Amino acid sequence: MVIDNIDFPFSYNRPEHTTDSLKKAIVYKLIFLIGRSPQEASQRDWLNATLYAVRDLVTEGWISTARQARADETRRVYYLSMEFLIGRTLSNALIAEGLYDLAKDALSELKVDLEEILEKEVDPGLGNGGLGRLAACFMDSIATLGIPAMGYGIRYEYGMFRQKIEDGRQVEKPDAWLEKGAPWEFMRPSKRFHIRFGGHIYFEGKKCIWNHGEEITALAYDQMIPGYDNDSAATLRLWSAYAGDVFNLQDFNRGDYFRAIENRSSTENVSRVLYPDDSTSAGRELRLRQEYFLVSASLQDILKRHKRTHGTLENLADKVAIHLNDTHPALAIPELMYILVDQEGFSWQHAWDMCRRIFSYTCHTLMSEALETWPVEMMAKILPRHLQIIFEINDHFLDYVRKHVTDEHDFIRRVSLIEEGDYRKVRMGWLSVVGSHKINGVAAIHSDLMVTSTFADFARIYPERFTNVTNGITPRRWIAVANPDLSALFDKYIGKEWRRDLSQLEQLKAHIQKADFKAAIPQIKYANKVRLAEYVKKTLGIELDPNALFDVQVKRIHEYKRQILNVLHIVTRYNEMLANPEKDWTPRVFILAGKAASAYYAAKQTIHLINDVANIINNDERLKGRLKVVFIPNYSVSLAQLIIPAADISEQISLAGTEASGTSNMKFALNGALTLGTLDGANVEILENVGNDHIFIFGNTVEQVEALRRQGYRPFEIYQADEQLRQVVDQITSGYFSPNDPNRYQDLLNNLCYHDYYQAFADYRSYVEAQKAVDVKYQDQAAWVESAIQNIVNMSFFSSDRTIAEYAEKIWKVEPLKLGA
Ligand code: 26Q
Repeated sequence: MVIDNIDFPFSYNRPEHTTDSLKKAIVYKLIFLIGRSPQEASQRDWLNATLYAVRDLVTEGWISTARQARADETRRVYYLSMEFLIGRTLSNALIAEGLYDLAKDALSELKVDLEEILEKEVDPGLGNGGLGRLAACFMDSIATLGIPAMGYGIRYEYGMFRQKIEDGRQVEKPDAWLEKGAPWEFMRPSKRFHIRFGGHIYFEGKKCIWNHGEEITALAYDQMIPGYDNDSAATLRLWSAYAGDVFNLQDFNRGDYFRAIENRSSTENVSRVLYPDDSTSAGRELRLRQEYFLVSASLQDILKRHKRTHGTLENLADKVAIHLNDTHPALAIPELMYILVDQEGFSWQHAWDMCRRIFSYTCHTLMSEALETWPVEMMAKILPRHLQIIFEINDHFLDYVRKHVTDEHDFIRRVSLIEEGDYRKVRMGWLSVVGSHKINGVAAIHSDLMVTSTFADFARIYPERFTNVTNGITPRRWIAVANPDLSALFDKYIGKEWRRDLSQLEQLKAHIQKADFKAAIPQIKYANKVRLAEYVKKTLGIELDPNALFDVQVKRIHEYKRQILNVLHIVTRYNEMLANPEKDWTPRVFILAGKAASAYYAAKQTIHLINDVANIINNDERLKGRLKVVFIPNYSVSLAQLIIPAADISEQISLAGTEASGTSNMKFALNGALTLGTLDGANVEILENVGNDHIFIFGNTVEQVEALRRQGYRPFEIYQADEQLRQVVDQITSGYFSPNDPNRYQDLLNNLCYHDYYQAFADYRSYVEAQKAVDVKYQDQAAWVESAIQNIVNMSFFSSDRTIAEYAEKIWKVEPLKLGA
């Protein structure tokens, strides 16, 4: 083996492990890296030893992938994201390396149970939800397809909080995930960059000088993302803030050594904690610093690498594509201008042309209130030069619009990068559009709505920039890791290739009418339900019947996702069951999970209500266990892997026009759950793929929602006209589920009755009827199984490999590396 011209005297090649050699490798790591003997080792020690042993195997392919990209001087993609929710790594890596069974055997000879230690691995919560998990699925596909791309993010010391439920209420606990060690990361002491903030700017002639006030250091930590069975791995580089040897310059210059040391910890705050996705964190100064921290460190790193390879920045736009995962890293646009113009001496026009060729941007929302803005004053304080650059970009842009589109005053006001008013704000969404050559939505309906609503004005200016790339999910984690029995069934009929090419599911269609295939599907589902029921019994003490229909809604708690509509139906069903106790009710288990941003009152009330309702229903003897409600605390990637494969019904019930895509909807369907959903986000494309007979669609369409809004939505009238709804609402408001605090839900229900932007009552009747159709179908098990199968075999479109291939071709213009060449 030769690496970097060094010929290794020993075999550097990846060993072809046998049970025995893997066992030795694990014990070696245990003793020499962890410092424990097998006799004393804890479960965690064994976990870490195994992680290190497997990491070694991934490392070689990782190094050679990086070498190859360098040698080919290939065009590269950099995916900038404030969030990467990668989940646990070991089981995924074992599957990628084809070592799962071998590791199981090796450990069992050491009297260690692989599944038990897998459960001990921390699940880093470096993301809020969909957007962060999408970035992780993308890294997995990038690694598997061998796309020359790298991810950049922040190594938050505290990820998403741990959620506890106390007396039915959400309580947040810090998630100090690093405390248990992070054996999967490589610290890169030499990869460090200075990040500057504050100070002031002045001009020397035409040249702008930024005299910064503070400086901190960004330190790189690399994670390998193994590709599936391709001896290759991608890099996710996460930045950590470090006060370094330069700290607050003012203190230091004054010779105030102790003050300077004292301030170190506040400097290091930059990478301390992940911000929650809620309106209260909008406009927080530390968040702005975090965004710049990510952007500045990543761009310095990217440009340094480019210069090392190419010796010039002239060809930057030919060789580099930078993707913005939402507007959070949008400061990359003025940052690149700053570097090219102020530091590298490019002309404004030349630099701007390069910028626009380099950047592309994905929008993950529709609600214009959710688009990021920053107060001009704050930006002036933290990033004075960048603000100035944004003003200049705006001047050029508005000139262009006046000249080539319209000089209509209101149009100019609407598209300006600066929102005028008492508090002027920088519009990051607009900045991202103006600075990118492609802007994409994340599902067909979302991309359509983007150009008719959120970005309508920009679609008029730059129609060719807008496009769609429907989201996807990685079949490695969401089938191979999460549903081993279903994986084994696929393997039996179509071999193993589906893991890297999900379109192979098509071939399953030749087998789905076979009796043994048909019999296996409900057996697998049942086993997954037993597994989940055991977890619920162990952690919550609640008994679930695996023969019941498992009806699941797991996602962040948000008004637009309408968990409350789910609750209204649960109570309706409860009332109906009590009114007709002898009827042949299909037993149901309602499972909900999800975190509420800590300052989001309505979301927290919703969690409390779910738990109050669960408490009354689960203890009502008259139901004879035929109805259960569970709220599973601390939803996370690892819980998703347990819960999703056990679902019969996937609740995707957002108000039409609010959920950009959704990605759990895809995971559920691929695992054989039937969607009960509105015509929103990717549900629409799931419907197209599985067909009308295998999905339950209900509720108003986007057009109906808008019409209702225009004509004046009056929920109270719906309440008055619908007897069942009235009963449910009256029960909740009168304290039936909260007898010790009868007024607890008055605010929540008042909103539903009188204002409700998300029109829950408008879809209530249609939802309840759809739920009845679910019961009817479940009674006919053969029909149900047929539908479950149709869902599974028609999901190949939703592989993130397809998504990434589309990005690579349409947006990034990169080709896969020729691995092993
Ligand atoms: C912004 C400013 C300050 C603090 C936090 C934030 C912030 C953080 C996270 C804003 C938004 C997010 C996350 C958004 C998100 O997860 N969006 C989801 O993205 C998925 C992937 O495309 C879609 O499937 C979902 O529909 C969309 O809601």
